[in-house]
Amino acid sequence: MTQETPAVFKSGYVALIGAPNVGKSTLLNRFLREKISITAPKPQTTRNRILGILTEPGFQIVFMDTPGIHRAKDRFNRVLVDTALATLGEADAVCFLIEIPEPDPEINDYILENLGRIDTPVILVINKIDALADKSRLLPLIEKYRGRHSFHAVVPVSALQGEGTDELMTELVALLQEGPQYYPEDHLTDQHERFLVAELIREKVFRLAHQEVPYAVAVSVERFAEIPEKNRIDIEAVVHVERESQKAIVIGKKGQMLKEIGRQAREDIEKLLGCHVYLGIFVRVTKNWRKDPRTLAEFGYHSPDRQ
Ligand SMILES: Nc1nc2c(ncn2[C@@H]2O[C@H](COP(=O)(O)OP(=O)(O)OP(=O)(O)O)[C@@H](O)[C@H]2O)c(=O)[nH]1
Ligand SMILES: [Mg+2]
Repeated sequence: MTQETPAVFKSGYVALIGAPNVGKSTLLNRFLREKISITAPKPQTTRNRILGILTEPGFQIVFMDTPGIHRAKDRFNRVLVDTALATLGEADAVCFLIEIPEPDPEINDYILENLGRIDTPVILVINKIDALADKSRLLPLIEKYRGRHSFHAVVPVSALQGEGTDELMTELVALLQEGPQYYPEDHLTDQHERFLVAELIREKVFRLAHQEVPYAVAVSVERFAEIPEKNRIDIEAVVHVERESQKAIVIGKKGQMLKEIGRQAREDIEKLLGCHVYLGIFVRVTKNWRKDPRTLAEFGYHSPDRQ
């Protein structure tokens, strides 16, 4: 009689690293088939390390979505970049995302420098190929990058439309080692519902407000009350801005902007929570919150070594 050897369970942490706006969060959401991480056509949308947990028969991948790496000019932006770079030390594999044309090649040089300091396998992911009319531009770019780092694989994808993402998943699974199931199989993220709700509101501000306003905004959830008999959750949130002028923009003429932020956020929050939601949003001026270490920490932005 032959005895079946029990199949080994594989797992690993995978960091999604790249310049701002390259599509890291869009890729995470595609892999998880859920909106775990907010996205917007503006740089520095993601501000925290966001875990996305994918559990399949035989393996678990814990993705770490990260803030885009950029030239940090102040304390707040340094926290974002530190948060992203710190994930390199925790990862079993790294997806380094780039796009064509490269908006800022020097940033990618800087990321390559950092990748050179670790032994972790790195997959070069060339994203947004759906938007690339001239596919002959791929090869020279791949050659250039292959000359700079010994990549485990190079995979062109469209995170938005799904092209190439199965191939990328196959490469990632091949890199997994025997390991524990870190999270229960029904967990998609380690973040609490309150955080996800605050992020969905921030996403709408990011998408609807312009210029400096999205960067001056933080969102806190002040009340989150389940009303089971009405199958409803009552949420009150505060959109913090730094100046009165920004408050006026977020509220908009006759409150139109805030109303639209609330309408779109509520739709997404109801999808996330699977019930009716009452959403009240207030706008408050919290002067210089990005400069003050206390308010930064209060809103959840702290360097990994200070956590
Ligand atoms: N055409 C195209 N657009 C994409 C693709 N992937 C992402 N995008 C768009 O690029 C923009 C940025 O996407 P995000 O996923 O927020 O990018 P990110 O790298 O997480 O950005 P930060 O969090 O700011 O660092 C959004 O408007 C996305 O819809 C893609 O494959 N093709
Ligand atoms: Mg992002």
